[in-house]
Amino acid sequence: MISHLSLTKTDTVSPSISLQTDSNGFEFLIIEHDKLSAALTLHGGHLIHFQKTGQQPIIWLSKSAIFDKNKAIRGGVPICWPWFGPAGPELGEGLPAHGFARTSKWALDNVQESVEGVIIDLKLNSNNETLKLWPYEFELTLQITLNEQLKLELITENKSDLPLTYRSALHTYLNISAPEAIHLSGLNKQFYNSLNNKCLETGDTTLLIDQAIDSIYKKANTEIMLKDQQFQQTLTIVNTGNDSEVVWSPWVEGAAAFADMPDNGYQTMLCIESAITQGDGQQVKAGEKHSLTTLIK
Ligand code: TA6
Repeated sequence: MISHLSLTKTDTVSPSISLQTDSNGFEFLIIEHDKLSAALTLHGGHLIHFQKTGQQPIIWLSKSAIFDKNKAIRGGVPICWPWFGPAGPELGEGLPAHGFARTSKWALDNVQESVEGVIIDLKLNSNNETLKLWPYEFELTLQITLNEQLKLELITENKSDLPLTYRSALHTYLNISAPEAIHLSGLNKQFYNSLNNKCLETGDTTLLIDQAIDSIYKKANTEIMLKDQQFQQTLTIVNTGNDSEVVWSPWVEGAAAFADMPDNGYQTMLCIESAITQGDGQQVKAGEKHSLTTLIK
């Protein structure tokens, strides 16, 4: 399923889901269903593969991804939470980029299977380690729905006595045939250009990818469409609970600088992220929940 991984089955979770490990004991949930194949890791609550039977993979995983309990995985859908990018100065120095959810160990909470596909619930709860990094009690639920569509729902429940604010991204790495074959439409016209001091710029609602891009678009007013001429497919992306969509390609120099991405890796991926990045972030009152989703169909 993932050519560069050599896994051994250690347990059966349900008819189409098994627990498997690599030679270092790194745990994977492998889904082999008539309608689709998929894989995720409990480390990071990280979907690393999704492919409908007979079709191209929708999710991209770096061929040189590193599976290490202290690192984030390159590719898949990293869960950036409870901050996006560097931590705010109010939280202190030396905190990990994009938060700690993507490097935390999640627990498998529930699985449901049907002829259409599977739904997997993962949980991450605050603990002594997370409280050192971020002073709130929380329960985070990631519901991954894999069927004709791919849906990720990240539910943040505030279990502390005070309101919290969080920022986040479902940092989806999409598999593409080649940059010149794709056409992205439906984006907002206004975006903060991270490659130009986060200046607010105005562009077209359609985009061709022919250079590095790292832009935080204000939330789209319509569905986002990623047309891939070579794959002869169009993905439609619908996000909720977000205030922005991040579009990222590291291009030649960016890929070359990553130890966990082949030099040509940028040619087969594009990140389109359902994100909370604006202002102080999303507030969640004590005892309440907020849900961030992305749906790819
Ligand atoms: O979402 C875009 C971004 O924030 C970029 O600025 C880029 O560096 C990328 O994420 C990857 O971050 P990472 O920490 O996973 O290397």
